[in-house]
Amino acid sequence: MAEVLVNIVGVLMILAVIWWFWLGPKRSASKATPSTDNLQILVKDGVYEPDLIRLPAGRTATLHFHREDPSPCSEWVLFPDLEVSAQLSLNQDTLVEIPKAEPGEYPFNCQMQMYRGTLILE
Ligand SMILES: [Cu+2]
Repeated sequence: MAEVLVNIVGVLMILAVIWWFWLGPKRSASKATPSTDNLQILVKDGVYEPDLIRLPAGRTATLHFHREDPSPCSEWVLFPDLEVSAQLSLNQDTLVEIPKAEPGEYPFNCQMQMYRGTLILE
């Protein structure tokens, strides 16, 4: 009897895995990144990748911007609401310090707002 139960539990777990990965809740089209303060953001082909970043509110964080786009417009990244800006060197990682801030959505963009992203502090 115990063996049957174990088998049933095993089958249910397999079904749960299948449900989660193939049939499960629709993933959002926007790529949200897991919370970490060591994120790399690729600046290339007119987009920040990822363009949606989630970080814990109320603590500082460091973002690594890796710029591969030679266009001068992408040279600066601006977080207007956080009063943060950084000049990005081409083909290099540039560390951008995010200060402690209240929970909320903080857009970031290049100089002409061609590149756009959102930092969510939560
Ligand atoms: Cu731009």
